[in-house]
Amino acid sequence: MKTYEESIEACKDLNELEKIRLKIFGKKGFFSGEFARLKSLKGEEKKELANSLNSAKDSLTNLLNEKKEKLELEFINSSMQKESVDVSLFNASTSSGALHPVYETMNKIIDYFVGMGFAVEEGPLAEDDFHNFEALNLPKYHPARDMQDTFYFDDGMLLRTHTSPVQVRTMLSQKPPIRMICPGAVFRRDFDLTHTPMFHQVEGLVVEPGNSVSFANLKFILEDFLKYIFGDIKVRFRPSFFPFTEPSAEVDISCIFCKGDGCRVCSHTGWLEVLGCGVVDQNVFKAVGYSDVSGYAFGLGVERFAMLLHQIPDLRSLFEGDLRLLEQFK
Ligand code: 2U9
Repeated sequence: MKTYEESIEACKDLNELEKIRLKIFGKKGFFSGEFARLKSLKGEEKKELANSLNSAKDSLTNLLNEKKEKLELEFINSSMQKESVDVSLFNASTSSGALHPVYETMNKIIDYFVGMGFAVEEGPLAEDDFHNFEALNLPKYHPARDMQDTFYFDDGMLLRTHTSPVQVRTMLSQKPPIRMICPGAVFRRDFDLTHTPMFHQVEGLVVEPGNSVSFANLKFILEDFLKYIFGDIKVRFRPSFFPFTEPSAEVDISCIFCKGDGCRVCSHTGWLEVLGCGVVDQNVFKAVGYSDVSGYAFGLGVERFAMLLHQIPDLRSLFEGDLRLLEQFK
C-alpha cells in the first residue's frame, strides 16, 4: 500500500489531492482517529505518539500545500494554452461596425444645412467665460453659470455648455454674411432619465448686413428642415425666452407616433418639442463688434432627434455601448 507521502507525490489533479487531504485530515480521516486514540494512552507512550503525530501533521501539511500550489500553476498554464486566441487568424464571424445613431442623426441634420449653403464650423470643448456666457448676453447672475450646472476647471475655464461659443468665434474671425452650423458635444452637470452630462447639439446662425433677416426667413428654413427630417408633420412656433435671441420661440412638431391624436410619448398633447430659435439679440452683435447687421439662430439636441427617429425610450441607452442596441443600426 502507498504511504500518504507517495499518494501526494503521485497525485495528478486538484480534485484527487482534495480526496487525499480528506483521508488524512478529514473528520473520519487518519489524524482524527489517531488523536482520538491518544486519549486512551498515558505517560511516555502518550507523549511519544503526540510528538510523532504533530511532526507527521506538519510535514504532511507542507507536502499538501506544495503539491496544491504546483497543481494550481499547472492548471492555470494548461487553461491559458487551451484558451489562448491567435489574434492574427482570420475570423469568419467578424462583422462590420456602423455609425452610432447619434452621429448618423447628426450627419442627416448636417446634410440638410450643407445643402442649403451653410458652412460647418467647429470649436474647442474647453472654453472661457467670455465665449460661452458673456458674449451671449448671459448676465453674471444667470443660473446657467452656476457651479451646479457647468463643469468648471480650477483656472476658470469651463466645458462648453452649448455650441454657441463657436458662433461667437466665427463672428469674431469673419465678416457678415455668415451662414453656419456648428455640430458637437456639449457638457452640463445633469444626469437623469432625460439628461446626460455630455450630449450633442447642432446650432445654426445666419447674419446679413443691414436689417434684411427676419423671423419669416427663420420660420421657412426650420419648417423645411423639420419636414426633411421627420416627413409629413405639422410645425408650430411658441413664444419663449433665450438671453441670446429676441424674439425667441420653441418649435414643436405634430407627434410622429400618434399623428397628433395624443399618446404617451407626447404626454397626450399631440405635439413634440424639438428645437429653440430666435432673432439674434443686438447685445450679442455688440459683444463681437458687429453693427448694422441682423440675424437668426437656432439650436437642437441631437440625442432627442435620434430617440424620436429610432423610437429609443431611454436617453442613457445611447451611451452604454451595448452591442444589442448598436447592432440594430447597421
Ligand atoms: C449666437 C446667437 C444665438 C442658439 C439657440 C436655442 C435657441 C435653443 C436648445 C435646444 C435644445 C439647446 O440642446 S438644447 O437643450 N437651444 O433653444 N439655441 S437659439 O442661439 C444663438 C447661438 C449663438 C451667437
